[in-house]
Amino acid sequence: MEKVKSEGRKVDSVKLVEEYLKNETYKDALLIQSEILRFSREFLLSKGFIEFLPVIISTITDPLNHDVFDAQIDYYGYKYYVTKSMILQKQVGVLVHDKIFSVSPNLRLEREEKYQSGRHLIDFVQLDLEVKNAKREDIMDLMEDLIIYVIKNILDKYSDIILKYHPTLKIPSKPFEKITVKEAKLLYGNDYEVALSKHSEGPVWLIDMLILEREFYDKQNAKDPETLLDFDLIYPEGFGEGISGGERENEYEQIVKRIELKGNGLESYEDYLNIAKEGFLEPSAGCGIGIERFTRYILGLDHVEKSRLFAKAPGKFSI
Ligand code: ASN
Repeated sequence: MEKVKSEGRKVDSVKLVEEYLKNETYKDALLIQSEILRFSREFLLSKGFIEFLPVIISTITDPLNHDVFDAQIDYYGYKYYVTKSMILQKQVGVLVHDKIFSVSPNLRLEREEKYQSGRHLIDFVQLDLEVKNAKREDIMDLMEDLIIYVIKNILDKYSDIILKYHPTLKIPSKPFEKITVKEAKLLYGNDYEVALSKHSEGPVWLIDMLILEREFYDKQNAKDPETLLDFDLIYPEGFGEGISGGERENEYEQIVKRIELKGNGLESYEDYLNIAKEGFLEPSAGCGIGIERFTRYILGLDHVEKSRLFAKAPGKFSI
């Protein structure tokens, strides 16, 4: 990505701390966020998941489907990438334990235009999970239960706070609606994600992404090779995307084909490809749910930067 000059918005650190102390939103958001993490962990642990520690730097990371500034570290002549997502580590993690999750910090140096979306931070945390031999429907079903469990418990315990910020928040009912990307494009045109979020009554699954519009690791649909066996969850009321996931490619030849199709360059994936070539990778499916976005949705906050301390929004420079 070429270097661009930003508007250079540096956040005044003293004013920021004053804002943290006088604006109750931060205090409430931190409490709700802590409870989101507690209830999510409680739910996953009760389903037999193991929590594993996040990786901050690695020789491999997610290429993502969109361009961000590079975040690399040179160390004794070797190159580390700062984690954009732990997808490739999760594929290895499920070989050790069948059901895993990690509360994983990700760095994605987004362009400043992304600020407008209200839902991008360059330094954020996702609860990233993976299950060996699972199908995408298993993961969608699991995440519906997780979201219902978290929202129900938060509404039970903190109705006063939710009433103050997001009085229309409801416990969603199962199963959530589903729409394919092809159907969504026909209905809403190219800006389908924004429109879908604005028009839907509850969270809705957007499924079957087009092969060139997603990363190489999501599994190609054998029955419809232009699409993938993956999904996003779109929150209602304009809060946008909150979860991405899918079934994974695990066979070496197919992974190479998919990396080449995306034009990602095999060199960056040497360590990952060596593991795949040995035949270690097993079928799996999983997803990640953004913690700050989940907090924003539950509290109905206008921008995700209000959902945590030390938020780094695109184009802003801050403590
Ligand atoms: N966590 C996502 C997944 O599991 C990947 C991502 O964040 N890009 O599919």
